[in-house]
Amino acid sequence: MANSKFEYVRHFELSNTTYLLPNTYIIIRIDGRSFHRFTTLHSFTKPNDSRALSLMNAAAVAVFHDLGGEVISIAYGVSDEFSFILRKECNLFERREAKLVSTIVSIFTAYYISLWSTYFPSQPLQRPLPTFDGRAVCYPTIENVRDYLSWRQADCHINNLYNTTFWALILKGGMTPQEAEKELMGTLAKDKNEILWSRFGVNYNNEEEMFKKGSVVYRNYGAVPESSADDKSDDKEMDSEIKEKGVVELTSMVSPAEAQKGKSRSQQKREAKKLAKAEVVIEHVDIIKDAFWEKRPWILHWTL
Ligand code: DGT
Ligand code: MG
Ligand code: MG
Ligand code: MG
Ligand code: MG
Repeated sequence: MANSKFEYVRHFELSNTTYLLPNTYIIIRIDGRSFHRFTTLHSFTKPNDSRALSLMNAAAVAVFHDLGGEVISIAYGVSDEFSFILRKECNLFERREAKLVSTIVSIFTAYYISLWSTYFPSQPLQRPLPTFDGRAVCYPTIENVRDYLSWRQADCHINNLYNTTFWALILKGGMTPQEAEKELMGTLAKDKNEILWSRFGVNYNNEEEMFKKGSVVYRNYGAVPESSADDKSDDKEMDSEIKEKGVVELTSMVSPAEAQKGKSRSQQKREAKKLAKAEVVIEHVDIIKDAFWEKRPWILHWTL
């Protein structure tokens, strides 16, 4: 109903609205804006600051709670970024891209700032305040989603091994950043492990799991123990996994049809409700291998 002569401008907006492809997994990745500067300004520990990573995780958990239980399947965070995987059935905001991305970025940023002092009690937040960008990409299959997450976790592993060695050469080895960079040029994972061990007595395997694996956030419907032994992988194993496996095998996973077999519609609804209320947990585990997904089939196979 047009109620003013200005009303026509609304049509410009409609022609510019993107509705994300239905029945696909929407991945929204947010990333800290100019965090190189922000982390320096706030004296973050190098190469990893546990307080900062825990703050990122807390902001991500807040996004889960704010949006309710039926929107996000799983989220993965590393460095100044977090990826939120929306269920493929998600119809929040009619899947309007701008509304989804801006809302998640805004919730995340609001909580990052409001929780800052909990994680940095003796470090006042300075300007420019932390801000985040965001983007959405649709993935049609579970294999694509798993490959996306494997890509981010492999990146975490490669960067962390590099950064751990780089900062050991500087902080413990007395090198300048230029000398450390030169030293590491052309080195493979095994060479970096060797530098850490032989020169600094550091066994990379014993580094914090949060630094090596990043952070996985999901609803713990099946009450899987916080970190079960199978999820922990040797980091050298992870290297060969990344190199050799390339494509993740999915044959042993429970198919959606199989998972729903023999269940009435009301039973499915009851389970979905229970799942939506399940506790949100943060784990630092391998999500490249099948074990994590086999034990938690509800994460990507959740149908209502
Ligand atoms: P952007 O994303 O294009 O606006 O620019 P940046 O500067 O945020 O670049 P990005 O996102 O590629 O890299 C993240 C930066 O944040 C990088 O300089 C390392 C820094 N950073 C992230 N986590 C930590 C941490 O725990 N400790 C320290 N010291 N720095 C961190
Ligand atoms: Mg950034
Ligand atoms: Mg960047
Ligand atoms: Mg980043
Ligand atoms: Mg409004």
